[in-house]
Amino acid sequence: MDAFKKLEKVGEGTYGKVYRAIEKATGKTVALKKTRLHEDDEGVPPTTLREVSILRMLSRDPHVVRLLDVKQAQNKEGKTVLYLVFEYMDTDLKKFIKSHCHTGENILAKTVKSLMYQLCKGVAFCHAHGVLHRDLKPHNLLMDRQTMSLKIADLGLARAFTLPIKKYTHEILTLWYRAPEVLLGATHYSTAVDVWSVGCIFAELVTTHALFPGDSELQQLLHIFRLLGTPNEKVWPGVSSLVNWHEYPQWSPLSLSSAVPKLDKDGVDLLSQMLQYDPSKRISAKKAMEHPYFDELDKSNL
Ligand code: INR
Repeated sequence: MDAFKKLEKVGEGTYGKVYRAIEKATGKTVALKKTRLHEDDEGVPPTTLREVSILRMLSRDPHVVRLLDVKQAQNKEGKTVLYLVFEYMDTDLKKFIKSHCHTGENILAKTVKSLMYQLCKGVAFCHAHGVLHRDLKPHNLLMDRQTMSLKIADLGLARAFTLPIKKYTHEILTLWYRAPEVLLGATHYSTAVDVWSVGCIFAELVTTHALFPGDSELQQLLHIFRLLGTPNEKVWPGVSSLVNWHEYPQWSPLSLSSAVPKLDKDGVDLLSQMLQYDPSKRISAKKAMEHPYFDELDKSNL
């Protein structure tokens, strides 16, 4: 690791701290993610190595953060640590949204469209390679403010471990982008869970406020039900058989455009297809890219 000059901590992924660093040989800025391995002794578990190779494959896509290298090192106690060397991006979507939210200005409609298209493209690429992100949220989407490019991060490694309830720092994970089938305890979930998150992020880009800001699993569900109506067997066959299903207050669906008043008709249509209760009726990321909402976007420079 002497090859890098480690600078400030920029973030905290689900499984490790992320630092800005300079590669001494080239002067290039990179992001270093230090990953603790939960296994006690024998170096890097094969599952982790497999995940790194998935990450390597996925980072061929321009909308997935690029993994440049993996360095194995020994810490002071002789334990193995992994450093993932990534390309550096100067901000994340959470900070970008917050900066607009604070000044009270909207994110330009064409910027929302471009970011959404890049997000759908990155997610479609992951899904085409059989990888679910499972925790898409603005914090995990990196941005370059200069070029307005967006890249998916904090991806892949999660599959080497079990999905954590809490981060290793014991900070509570956000539920705001979690699909209703996950909240209701579905065990066999699909690519549709990521599309739900993309829908929540879409609405947040439009309003600069989280669409469903729940602070517990129950509150999260109630937020969703109040806007989209309490689901039932008619709109979502099988819902009442999910393990966490209970009797809930009965709400009728509100018009989705009331939640995103500044979004045009095509945008509201796309959003409604991303927020379908029944995962099998939810639009795919690939299909979303072909939606008329993106017709007026210049895709040549993406
Ligand atoms: C920034 C982050 C800039 N760059 C937070 C951040 C605030 C401002 O997490 C980050 C990363 C970067 C980052 O430049 N490259 C990567 C994070 C991650 C991977 S991960 C790569 O996987 O989310 O921890």
